[in-house]
Amino acid sequence: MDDLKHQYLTQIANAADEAALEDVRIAALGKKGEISLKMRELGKMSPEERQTAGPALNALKDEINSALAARKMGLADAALDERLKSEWMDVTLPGRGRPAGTIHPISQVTEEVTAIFADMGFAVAEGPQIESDWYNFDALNIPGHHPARAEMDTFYTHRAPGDNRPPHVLRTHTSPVQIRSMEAQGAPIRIICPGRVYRADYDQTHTPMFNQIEGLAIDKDISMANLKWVLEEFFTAFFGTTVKTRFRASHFPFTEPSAEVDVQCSWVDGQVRVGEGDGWLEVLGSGMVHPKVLSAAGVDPDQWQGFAFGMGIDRMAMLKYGIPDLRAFFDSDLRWLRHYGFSALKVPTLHGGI
Ligand code: 2NM
Repeated sequence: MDDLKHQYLTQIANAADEAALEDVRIAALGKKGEISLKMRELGKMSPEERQTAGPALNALKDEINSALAARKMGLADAALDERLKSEWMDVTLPGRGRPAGTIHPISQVTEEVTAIFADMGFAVAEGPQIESDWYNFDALNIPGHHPARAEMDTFYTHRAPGDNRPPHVLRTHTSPVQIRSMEAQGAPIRIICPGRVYRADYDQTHTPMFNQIEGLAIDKDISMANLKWVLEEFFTAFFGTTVKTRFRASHFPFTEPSAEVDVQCSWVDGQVRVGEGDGWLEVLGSGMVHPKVLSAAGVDPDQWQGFAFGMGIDRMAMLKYGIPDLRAFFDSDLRWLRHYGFSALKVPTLHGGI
């Protein structure tokens, strides 16, 4: 019994890994293991022999089992130590820098403008940038011979050869969204429509893609007076100061009467400043929605009326944040974006104070 014990405890102590340890276990305590066979022999012994051999064998079995368990744990600890030695890491090393991007001035100003109008009860509506000529022109009372339809202003898509349907266009304003919204929800309606628009025009002050926001308010008794109040409220909130406005009679096919709106400004060192001085700067077009436009959108002009207006977001951004060159907006120049962009964590907001 002592020989057996010595033999197995030595083998267990010398087992180099868990597989070797398992081999020792099978040799001693497996079904055909040496100690298991000896226990089976107990049955053939006399009762006296069994009384001493039985407890001794059981004790041996227990001792080997606990030696196996202890060694197994030791091996696992050693294996873990080995792994930790090769997989260590220095938690005091500085982290890898992740340069933070910035919010583009167009996104920022879109947020600011929509927030101000949302405060006055306008909902945001969006629509497709590729439009049928009906939504972009006809429904807005822009007839086939109107200069805005001329090839040079509008981007047209191609039709397959032999397909004589009128081609779709890249929307030249966001007004089609307002037609679609009136069709879908009828009147009364108060919406603001921000988005990209396209015109074939490229120089110092024009880019072929730019951003616009249009507003629309239709109800039973909405007048030019309401338009004037809403716009003045907007300018004051947007520029953070009371701004004098000037409404000049104008003409658009989709509004009657129509007005262009100027804001008070001054010029200092070739830079424009809104809300001071005695100069004027045109920032917006507006008017009472033409009855033909209401009809085209499925709204009865004998029951409903209201105003609409449109402005360039890019231009509003340039005015508010003193950005000189329109074309730089779309150059993706990182130095420009870092300079004129806004930190995502500290953008000016209506509620935070502009
Ligand atoms: C402007 C100027 C004047 C306008 C009209 C409409 C619609 F769809 F309701 F008829 N939306 N926007 C409008 C009116 C836009 O932009 C300079």
